[in-house]
Amino acid sequence: MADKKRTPQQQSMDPAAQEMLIRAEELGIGTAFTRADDMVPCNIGGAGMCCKICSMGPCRLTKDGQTGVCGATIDTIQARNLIRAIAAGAAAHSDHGRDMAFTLKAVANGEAEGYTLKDIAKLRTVASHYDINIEGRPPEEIANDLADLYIAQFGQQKGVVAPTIRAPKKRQLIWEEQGVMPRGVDREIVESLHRTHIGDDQEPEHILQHAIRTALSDGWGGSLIATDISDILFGTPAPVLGQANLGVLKKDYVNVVVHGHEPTLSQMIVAASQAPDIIEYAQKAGAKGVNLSGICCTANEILMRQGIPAAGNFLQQELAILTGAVEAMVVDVQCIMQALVNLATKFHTEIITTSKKVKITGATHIEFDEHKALTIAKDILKHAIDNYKNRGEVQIPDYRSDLIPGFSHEYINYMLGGSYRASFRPLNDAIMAGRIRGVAAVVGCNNARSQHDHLHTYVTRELLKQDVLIVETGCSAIACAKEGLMLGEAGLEQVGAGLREICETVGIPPVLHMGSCVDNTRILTVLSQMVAEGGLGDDIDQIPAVGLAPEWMSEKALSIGTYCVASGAYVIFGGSSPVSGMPDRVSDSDIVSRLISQGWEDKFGGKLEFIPDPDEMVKATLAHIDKKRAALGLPEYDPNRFGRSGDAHIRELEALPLENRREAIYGTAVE
Ligand code: SF4
Ligand code: MSK
Repeated sequence: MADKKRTPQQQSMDPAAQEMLIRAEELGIGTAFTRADDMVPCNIGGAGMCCKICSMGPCRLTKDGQTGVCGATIDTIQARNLIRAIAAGAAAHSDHGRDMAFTLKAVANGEAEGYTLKDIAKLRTVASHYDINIEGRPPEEIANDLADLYIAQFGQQKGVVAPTIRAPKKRQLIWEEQGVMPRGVDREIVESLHRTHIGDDQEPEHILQHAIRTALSDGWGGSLIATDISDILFGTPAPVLGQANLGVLKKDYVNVVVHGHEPTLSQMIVAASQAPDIIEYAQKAGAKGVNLSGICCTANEILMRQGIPAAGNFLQQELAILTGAVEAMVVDVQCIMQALVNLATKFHTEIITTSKKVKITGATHIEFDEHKALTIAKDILKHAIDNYKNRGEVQIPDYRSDLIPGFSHEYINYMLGGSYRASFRPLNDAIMAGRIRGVAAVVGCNNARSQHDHLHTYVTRELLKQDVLIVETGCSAIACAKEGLMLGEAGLEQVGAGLREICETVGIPPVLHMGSCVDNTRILTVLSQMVAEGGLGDDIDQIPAVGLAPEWMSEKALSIGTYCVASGAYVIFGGSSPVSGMPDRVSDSDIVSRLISQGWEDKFGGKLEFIPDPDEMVKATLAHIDKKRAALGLPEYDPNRFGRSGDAHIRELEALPLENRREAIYGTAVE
């Protein structure tokens, strides 16, 4: 396989990652990057053409017209594989939401050590969506009622899950007409698994209809609940200064990296790391203190609320350990590579698992319990501090970028209109006038099979040049943060003139960090509020907006993509399609691809497509935005129409001799 080996520069565009990949090579240590080079993906399974649902298989369908032993066709097998992946993704996100709901219940009843209700205003707003009485009641009582309501949503057997009432009215009608109004996520996921057992649902379109319902129970159910409660418990994000990349690790400190997804423990570790007794304990061990940073979406959770730096995204989890500077990597759920434990044995890093649901052979397990969270958080930090003396040679790449994260939908609403007239009006107006051509959500994972961070940053930069405002979550957000795209001035150099005017006027970066991958529901809320504001149609599918997951890899991404499609969005995934089939060998293998693109567009106004080439992704995004602008009767996008009122223009004017300024401003010579 020697010819398949990529150089560190081909494996990642991030110089910090490249430095660690070179170190790994020198030390003879493998990483996900080299394992991806060594492991040829199975092109039959990769294209969705393998079924292993029963033990008469696995059946691999590689010839035209071939069926499995039971007679299953390729389109049935592809649809079944896809819905199972969507169900697994929905389970991961929504189970996170369930845990948050139980934590809210414990906090409301004074049973959760160290936690408080941080955002009472959000608690009241959310409770009032569901007609929970908020007048004259203490926050704990309201929180208790909300927790009970939210806990009940997961197992809701009949009737729709409550948060769907927050979708535009027209969207709710479409879901009703299509018979996909979601019940509880537990029920929808069980039904997905039942339908795909051997000998059950075999009509691809019928299977995929339930995939939509399952994803909706996540997006407008479990995930939305997770975001709501995180904000109530830990504070709704607002802009804060942060940093990203491996250079946030500190040589003289005990470095603790939190990794995974749930904010419950990580927020408590933040508090514990600043406690005087912990700082003193660290100093006694010879360090200056404890330096906390994050990887993946746990990073996003504490970055956007407390400004705790992000050491990196998904593909940097091993690279952080390779610095030799990490005393402990504390993990909870999702996106944690099993390779971490073996890698850690080559350094001094202790991998600490904390979730009841996740153990890794060889890792230290310190189980988290929200009832004694602070005690457990301090215990974990003491483990890390005790490990400081075992540190060997350290090499921390000197790369870190500043960023401003924390653009929750509440903050976007506030920043556009101010405290007394909070509104999405200025955003809608800017789109209607053409200053902003449209909006793109660039989200999702890293994938070791494509150059780390390249697709995220390339697509983002190209769309910015075209006056497309970008919102980001998950590992994509960390990728763009590392490139300086989330810091007002730096990012603005790279954007079109109209968008630049808006960013300068409002005082925002052109790429807005909206949170972790579970927080893609914030994007649904923004889109719903844009509809409610008026001027951009009466449903999400009319807004000139596109969702992109250029480097996706997880099943959660498929659930997110599907609930966004069901909500009316055009969603583009990069990389390879899990339902591509092999058109050269199986003539009817694009049925499922057509069902999830054209088929879903006919029913829901949104579609899911897989486009590996980044230039084609950009082209398709702009074409869709322009199509939606035209359908709304908005003026055609004209890049030369705006851009004469921003800060840059004022600086240009200031540089002119006084007598030439009037002409530059009014276009007439001074007499
Ligand atoms: Fe093969 Fe049918 Fe069994 Fe799938 S369900 S493994 S196609 S026999
Ligand atoms: S962590 S799901 S790699 S975004 Fe949310 Fe990143 Fe994807 Fe995991």
